[in-house]
Amino acid sequence: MLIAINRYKLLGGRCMLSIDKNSFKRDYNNKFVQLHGKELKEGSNQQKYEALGSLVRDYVISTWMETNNKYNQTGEKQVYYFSMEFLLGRLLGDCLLNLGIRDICKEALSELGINLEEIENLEHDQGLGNGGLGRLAACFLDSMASLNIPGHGCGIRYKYGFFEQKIVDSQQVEASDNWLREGNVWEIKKQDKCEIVKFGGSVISGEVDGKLTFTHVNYEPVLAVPYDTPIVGYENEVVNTLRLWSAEPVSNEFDFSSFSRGDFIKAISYKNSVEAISLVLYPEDSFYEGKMLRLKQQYFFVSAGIQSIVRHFKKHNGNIAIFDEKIAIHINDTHPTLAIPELMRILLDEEGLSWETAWRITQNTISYTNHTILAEALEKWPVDMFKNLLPRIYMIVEEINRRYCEELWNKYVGQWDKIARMAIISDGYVKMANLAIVGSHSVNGVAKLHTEILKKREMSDFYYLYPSKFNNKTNGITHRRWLLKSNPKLTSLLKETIGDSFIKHPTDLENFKNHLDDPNVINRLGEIKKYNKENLAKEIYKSNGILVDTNSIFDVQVKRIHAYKRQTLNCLRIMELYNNLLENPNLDIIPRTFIFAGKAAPGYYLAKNIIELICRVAKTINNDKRVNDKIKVVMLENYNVSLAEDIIPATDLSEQISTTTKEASGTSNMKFMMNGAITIATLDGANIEIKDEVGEDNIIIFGLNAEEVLNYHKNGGYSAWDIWNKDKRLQRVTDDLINGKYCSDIDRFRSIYENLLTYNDEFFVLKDFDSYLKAQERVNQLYIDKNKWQKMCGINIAHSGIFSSDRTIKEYATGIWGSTVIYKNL
Ligand code: 26W
Repeated sequence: MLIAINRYKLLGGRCMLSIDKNSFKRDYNNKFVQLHGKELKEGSNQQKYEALGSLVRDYVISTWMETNNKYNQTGEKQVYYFSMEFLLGRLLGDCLLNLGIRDICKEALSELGINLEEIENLEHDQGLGNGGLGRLAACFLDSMASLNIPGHGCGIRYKYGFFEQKIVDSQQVEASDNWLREGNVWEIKKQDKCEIVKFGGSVISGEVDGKLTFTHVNYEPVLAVPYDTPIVGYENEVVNTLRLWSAEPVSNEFDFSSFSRGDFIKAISYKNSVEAISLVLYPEDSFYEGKMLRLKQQYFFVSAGIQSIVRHFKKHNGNIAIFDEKIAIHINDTHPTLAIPELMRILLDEEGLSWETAWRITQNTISYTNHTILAEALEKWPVDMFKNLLPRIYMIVEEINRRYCEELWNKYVGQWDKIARMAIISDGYVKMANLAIVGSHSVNGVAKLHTEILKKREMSDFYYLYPSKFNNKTNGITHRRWLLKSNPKLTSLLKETIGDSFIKHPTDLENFKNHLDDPNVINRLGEIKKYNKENLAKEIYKSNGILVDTNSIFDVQVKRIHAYKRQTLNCLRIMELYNNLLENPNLDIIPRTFIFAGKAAPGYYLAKNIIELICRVAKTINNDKRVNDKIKVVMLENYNVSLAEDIIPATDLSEQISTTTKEASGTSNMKFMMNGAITIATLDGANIEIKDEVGEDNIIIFGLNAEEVLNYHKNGGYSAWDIWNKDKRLQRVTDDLINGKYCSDIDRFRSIYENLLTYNDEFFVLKDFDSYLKAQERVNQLYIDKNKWQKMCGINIAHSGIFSSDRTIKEYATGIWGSTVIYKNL
């Protein structure tokens, strides 16, 4: 079959895969028969998906190879984005979109009696991430490819992704995410590109020709097997690579020498312990636990990734002395920080460079992003565990620390506390953030406020030592997935009104502002939202059996469940509104549908309790005929990328209500605004920058500001009881947590109650309650005038271009990575 040739064409300024409907139909038919050994008409939908996916992958292969050849020949600087998480979601739809063949494919399939959307929905989400950090990595891959930047991902091919959430009896139940069960058409196993990663054992030092040598002996070898996934750029003939590593025993045979000695258990347990490394994604996204397996995961993919980069570099470039001119390695939070000592190890032990040269190259190569200021998320490893698992790496970290502390002693004479705080190894721990800052040339936060907090507070010691390393890169989202793909109707309206330049230049969305006085456009915006809401309403009915009113305000909070994100605040105001409606049945309110979705870390009791509260409140309210035509509450299960793509375009009101200073950036806030939702928010993370873009009149702000929160942290003075004493509404809703109103077991939500009051809630829910209710009242006032509301939505869309991850990636490429080729074809 002739499909692996390059078939891009230029058409009206667009560079897309050249394929006509009939040849597509022929290719598809052939592919189906070849793959399944039967006629298309006899196939199941799952088989039809598999055939389509693998055909599209075939289409991509030749461009993928050409991209790699080009990179090898031109010697452009390569960027490697190291991340423990890549939350890609489904790939088929985006791939078709970026190849420019979605319409042709849809028509061709429809002529074969196949509905493209139905088939697309059969793809299992690739959910190898927890939330913001993993999804950001996925958006970045899409932007790098679409901006012609040679940028690739490096991570772990977890056999089981982020757990599947079921809600049973109002409670979260976790099930494993066996995402590879039906196979994965996108990946290619590269058996010839395996690497060996060494754990345990000991190091023997010696001397050869007056040079120190280090030999790692008695280690446990693990085979790292790479699986490559193509990352297709938008209509630009670029296909980059996401390489995910899987752990296998070095030999698939059992260790017969152990077996023959009767030590069968030992042989099996080696196999199991190796496979455990890439078995499952850790489901915590804000709470660090010093688990040895996690440290193993980190070294496993980092070591495999760096070894393969160096090997490839040497093959095509040769001169290791210019490694840092040709390679940039970015570490997504501290999880891949071992990249620093691992690169040092290779440069020193394998390439024979001096410490000084190796250190210069390493620092110039590595850059680091911080994604959270939550102290409980800071990674540190017990020295003993670290040393036993990674003896040579520990020696190198010790030496990095020794040299660095020497610098500190000279600079901060006698300031032992400060030096201990800043040291990489202290109090019996290896501190990963400290290592990441010292071993890299760039440290960035993910929104302006977040970066300021890093500089002035969390990392201030380091900022004063290395001011030039610190910089801000406000997050972004790919408008290709989060607008073009997830909201085709809005995309059509935008193309009709402002043309399609915004696809390549998202800030051109600003032109949409010129159309917002046109009543036709305003009407269309309303119709599109209604259409998207009706689609979501069908989904809600299918999954939860709840009928929702699409004329009501769709008021949405979807994200990980966490105390700092304050789903509790949202829930308390729903309980307050319910009380008001019961007291005054004729209360004239705009009907609302409150929609929640999100997963709690399996070990995070309070977060699970919050889910239960939301579900119980939903049950009580949805079954109360007295209020049913006015309010409904929905908790959708198993929030993931695909569900987000259905929810976000259907949202009227986006809830971004974290305790100010705690949400580093947030990225769903950007997705919502791009889809024409109005944001109700605290001045936290990127919400501040959204406000700066749209202006105060087009966002609803409430709550404590950063200074007030930081002041409470520093000087104390917050008393939840004081606030409670003065507010009857709060007394009533908090009592409702423990009086059996929502659950006959009156102790069910006692921990939430205690957290808010007895433990003087560190997230200031009660403090912001009044201001939040007032803000919600402003929402009602604004929504009464539908035209005005739609115009506000339009203004939000028009200002969302700056939050495209293309802008973010350009900033990384020019400001941090020193990418040599960018903006070509733009
Ligand atoms: C060690 C356990 C662990 C695992 C993951 C700790 C912390 C993490 C991540 C850093 C958590 C995370 O996803 N942070 C989010 O990153 C987004 C992308 O920058 C931001 O938009 C969110 O505000 C931030 O919470």
